[in-house]
Amino acid sequence: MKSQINNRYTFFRLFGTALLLLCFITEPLYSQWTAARPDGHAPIGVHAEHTHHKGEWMIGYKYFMTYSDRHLDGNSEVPLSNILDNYIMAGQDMMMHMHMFEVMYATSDRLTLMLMGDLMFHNMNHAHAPGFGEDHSHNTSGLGDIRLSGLYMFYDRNNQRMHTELGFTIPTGRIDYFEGYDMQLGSGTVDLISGLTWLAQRERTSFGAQASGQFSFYENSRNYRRGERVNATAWSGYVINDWISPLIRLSLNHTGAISGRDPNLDPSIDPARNPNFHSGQQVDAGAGLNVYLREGRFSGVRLALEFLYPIYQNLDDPQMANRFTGVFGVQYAF
Ligand SMILES: [Cu+2]
Repeated sequence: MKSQINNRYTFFRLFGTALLLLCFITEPLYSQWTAARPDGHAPIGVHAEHTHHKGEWMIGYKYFMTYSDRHLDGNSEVPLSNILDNYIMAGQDMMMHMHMFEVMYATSDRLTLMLMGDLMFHNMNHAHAPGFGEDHSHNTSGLGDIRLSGLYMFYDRNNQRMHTELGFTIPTGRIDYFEGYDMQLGSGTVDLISGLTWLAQRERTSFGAQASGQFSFYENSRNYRRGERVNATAWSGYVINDWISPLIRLSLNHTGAISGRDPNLDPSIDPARNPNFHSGQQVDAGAGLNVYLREGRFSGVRLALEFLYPIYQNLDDPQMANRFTGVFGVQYAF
């Protein structure tokens, strides 16, 4: 008798869970995916992840801050003193500030055009091997490469959307600094950029995933070609109310090897000037906050923050490794 009750209880519990799951899965089928909620945009560190309605414009500003303060050989840290046994100098820490400006315009509900440009400020503190001069810092700053692309939305049903991105970069960033490859401001080549994004919404939660890449196909004026940069990322947001959403994200990054080399950069004096030490893989975990102002004077303005922390790094050695990336952004659609 007792086991019968237990069985019945288990049955109802399973049945109830299944019913809840079914509600959860089928509930959103009644409405369409919409950008008009705080998690209608991805975490701010993701680019080209949404499209617009016909005739709509968007202007945006994103600030990225990336800090590096150690070298990795694969995934293990290499003390600076070990590097300075083999090189004259090496980076002690590096701060990269990127101010990115974006303009989006939708020529139709399906096609959104996008233009992105950035101003970069890189600061590198160099440590020198004993007997090879004083420690000092270097800066490189200016315009980076401009990105032009088209986002084509090909699926908009069942509370989901999908779009592709196809575009190219214009090599406006300087690459002739007498500095390591990561201190240059561009790739020096017209690169292909492409991506595929999937978005889904439920009543209070949302999901997204994106695969994207940037590819150089020929050598730049400094006799080298940047390796491919491929990213796969997935995120989820939760709608607390009409205007605020916390979001979490995972981001997998792959950077391919540089081929060729800049004849001005002697790879034996600083590992950052060795073209072989710029490839690797990194996984970042991110936490962000999206705020969407819906009323008043600033209606239509979005403010967002994201913090990314590397949880896995496997870098071709020895290479300076990120400690964290912080992102802040403002966007306005009209
Ligand atoms: Cu936009």
